[in-house]
This record gives sequence, C-alpha cells and structure tokens, in this order.
Amino acid sequence: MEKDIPSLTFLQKVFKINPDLTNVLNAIHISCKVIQRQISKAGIVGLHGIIESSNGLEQNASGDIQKKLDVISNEVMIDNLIHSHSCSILLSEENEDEIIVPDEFKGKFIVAFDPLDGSSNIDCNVCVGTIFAIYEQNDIEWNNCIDGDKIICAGYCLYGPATELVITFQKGSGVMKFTLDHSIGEFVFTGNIQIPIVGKKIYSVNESNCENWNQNIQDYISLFKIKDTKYTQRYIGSMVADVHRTLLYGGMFMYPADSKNKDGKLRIFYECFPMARITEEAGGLAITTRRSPYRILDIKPKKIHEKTPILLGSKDEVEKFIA
Ligand code: FDP
Repeated sequence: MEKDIPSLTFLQKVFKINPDLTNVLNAIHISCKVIQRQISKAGIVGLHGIIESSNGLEQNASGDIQKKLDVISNEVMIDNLIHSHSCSILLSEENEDEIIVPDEFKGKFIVAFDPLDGSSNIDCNVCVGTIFAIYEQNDIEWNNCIDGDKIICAGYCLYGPATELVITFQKGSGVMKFTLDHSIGEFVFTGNIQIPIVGKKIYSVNESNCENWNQNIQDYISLFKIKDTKYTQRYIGSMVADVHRTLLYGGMFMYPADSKNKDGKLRIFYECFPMARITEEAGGLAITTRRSPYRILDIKPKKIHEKTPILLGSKDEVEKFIA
C-alpha cells in the first residue's frame, strides 16, 4: 500500500541541518541523479565497456582501467561541484592531482569523491555507487584541512534496484537514508540507519586472496567458518553495496592487506574515510587491519590516492579482530 504522507526531500532536510552545505549537496545529489540515468541507459546507448585510446587501455590515477561511465560520472561531479560556487578543491579518484577550482567559482569546501565505485561490476548490471566526504578549507594548505575527524559531511549514493543516498553530518547527527522517487524526480527521506545490535551473521571479504593474507587475517576469517556458528558469506565486490548491506543487516566487511597489495586496495580519502565516518555514526567500528589496529579516521594520509587495509561493521564483529 502506498503511503500518502509526503516525505521530506533531500534538500529540505539538508537545508535544515546545515544550510551552508546546501549548494554543495545540491550539486552532489543532482550529479547522482544524472549518473543514475547514465547507468540505467548504458546498455542501450553503448556506454558499457572501457576507454581505449591509441595508447591502449586508459588507466586512472590509481592504475585502474577506466570505464566509459567512470569518465562520464567524474565529469558530471566535477562540473556540478565547480558550478556550485562553494568548493575550493576537489579530489577525485579519477584525477591524479587535486583540482583547484577557478577563482570565479571558488567557495570554501573541499570535496573528496569516488564518482563511480565498483565500476568493474557495471557491465553486468550489479550495484555500484558514488562516495564523497566534505571538509571546510580553513587553512591555505588544503591537506591540513583533511583529517578523518574534520569531515563535516560524508555520504554515498547506491545505484541498485533503488537509488539510495545515505548521508551523515557532524557527530551525533545520525545517518539518514533517502530514496530516489522517480515519480517526482526527488530523493525522499526513508529513515535513519543504525547498525543492528543483533545483526545477521555475515562476513564479507574477497576470499580468493586468502593465500596471500597474513596469519592474523586468516585466523580472523576462520572464526566465521567454524562449524555451527551459522555465518554466511556475502561479497558483491562493490564497496558501496557491501557497506550498505553491512549497515542495514550488520556483520562485517573487510579489504585487508595481502602480500601483493601491502596497503589493501581501498583509498583513504574518498572510500575509507567517508565509509568509516558513516559506520561510526551508525554505531559501528571502522579500523585498519594492521598488526596494531586503530581507527581509520585517525590515519593521517599524505597522498591523495593513499590506500589502507580496512575492516568495518558491527562492533562485536570488529572487536573480535581487535581481540
Ligand atoms: P572496483 O575495482 O570495481 O572499482 O575500490 C574499488 C573496488 O571496486 C571496490 O568498490 C570493491 O570493494 C573492490 O574494489 C573490489 O575489489 P576486488 O575485485 O579485488 O575484490
């Protein structure tokens, strides 16, 4: 049965919480709508596949093969954020260096984003997402303003059976979920997210790497496979989708280091920081899986595309690793 009470739209809600951020979030949520449209028609208009040039396959700053939709999504985000007149610096997964917003469009916010995360899933119509974190530039050196605990807003948009935008603001603001209502073309508020205390028993990791893991990671994962503990494994291979499930159902998601990828695979500024901030705000934990684990948000990254091993999810599951 359809409910007839109108829900607050994304911008109405955002404006109430932090009016200062309205322009930036307007740019982000419009970008998400555009990206969603591009994804949904990609198979029809030939937007699947990778970018090939005379030099061979195009790669982004992190060495990933670029898909057509990676490039389109990046352009959409950059264009909308620059024209919001509210940003000073943009850090994108797809760009080697920081993007300095021209003076005539300059504002005070720094936005770090992955325009299309999980894009290796795109051609087979599996969930992908956009991830972002916003900081205020209050120092001339932009990297002095970027710190896990200085995030003023973090969120992601999941392009799945429904398009959902999940966002959090300052500590204590909670994690809000908005769903794109195609009948009105708006994201409407569909509830707050809190990781369930007694969640489903799910572990999520790319186990094909297990031979290359350190012993501590192997020991931890083996806890989920003990007979009769009733754990099940779910791994989509799109961080946004795997984290979204973890927030809603409970359990854990990890991308640890291995002998080939000493720092894991996921990037700090635009993947791990925003997801860690959201997870903590939803009542969970997000840590590195180094020998002495510590909070993701306490990492002090030095380079834009720096990576870290990560474990996040329900407190009890993450605490098993710490123990
Ligand atoms: P993708 O390469 O498809 O863009 O950071 C990128 C990411 O996806 C994450 O979204 C995902 O969690 C991870 O890589 C999957 O990596 P594996 O294929 O190595 O499991």
